[in-house]
Amino acid sequence: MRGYFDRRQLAHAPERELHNGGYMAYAESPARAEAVAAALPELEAPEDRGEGPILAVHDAGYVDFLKRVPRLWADAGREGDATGYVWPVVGRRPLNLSRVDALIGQHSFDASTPVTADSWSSAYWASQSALAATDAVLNGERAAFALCRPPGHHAGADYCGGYCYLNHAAVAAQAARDAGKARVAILDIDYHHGNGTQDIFADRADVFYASIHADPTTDYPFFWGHADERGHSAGEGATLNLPLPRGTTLAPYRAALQQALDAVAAFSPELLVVSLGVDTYAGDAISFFGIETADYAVLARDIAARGWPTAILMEGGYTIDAIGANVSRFLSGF
Ligand code: Q9C
Ligand code: ZN
Repeated sequence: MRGYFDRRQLAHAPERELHNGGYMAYAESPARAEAVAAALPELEAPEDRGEGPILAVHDAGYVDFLKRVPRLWADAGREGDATGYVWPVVGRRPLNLSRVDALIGQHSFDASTPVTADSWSSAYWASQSALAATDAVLNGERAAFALCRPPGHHAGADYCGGYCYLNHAAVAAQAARDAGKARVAILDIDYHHGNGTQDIFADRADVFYASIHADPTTDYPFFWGHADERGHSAGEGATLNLPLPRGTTLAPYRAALQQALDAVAAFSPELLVVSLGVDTYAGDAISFFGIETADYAVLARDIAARGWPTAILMEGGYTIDAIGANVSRFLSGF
């Protein structure tokens, strides 16, 4: 299978994240991508398709924010990575604010996604990798892989969060729509609900979003991914959330996967985008499902059996010793 990755994706390296009341080393480290790349046959560098496909999903003001915030942070005399501390939960409205702390609050939803001087470039090239994999599939490959890092599925049109800055799955799906594919489905099998992807397509009937994830009653991102979220307006029914309890192992996971795949089949997609998180792994550093390395081939075969042209995009997975084997095993199922 062809795979895409650009070494500029490694530059982004926040020092730390706020976790359960204290700082810990940043879990979404460049070493993750190095480990996945080392486990796969040679990955190709993507061509540069420019900002157009990113701006087809993300607000121009938000892209500008990602580029400018490290300078604003330094100009304010701050040390370390730009991180927020106040968010507009109450009475949200469009205010024309300029102080860096206000801008971060406006364009993020958590404190685990610092914006560094390299964040824009790394996220940009992760999106380019996703676009390259998508183009490969649109041009006839049965499936292709993109080693997207930093990941994407928590990022919305104008906000970052959950280690994500640009939503590569959304950029890929929108690019396929713009290339003439009428219906695109996104299957999100990261441990966490992809709230950004859901948000971007919630009111649209042309992109179906199905997600299997840890119940947000117990797990991040808490506020999204509950079973009663089914999309709205034209997108009513084009969102499917299947939350599962902590401790879920292969058999119940597969049952949920069949349910998601049946819903995707009823939608009849011309392209499938898989948001692949291997943080469902039993030994994951920050997550609590019980999927074993060999299980990833089983899950991939269940998906591949449906026959849809498939772009597979990397999302989470935080046990560095295991993510290469887990991704490699998943790709072997195609
Ligand atoms: N340290 C993905 O797997 N952790 N994102 C929240 C604060 C954030 C995971 C606790 C988890 C985000 C792409
Ligand atoms: Zn995750």
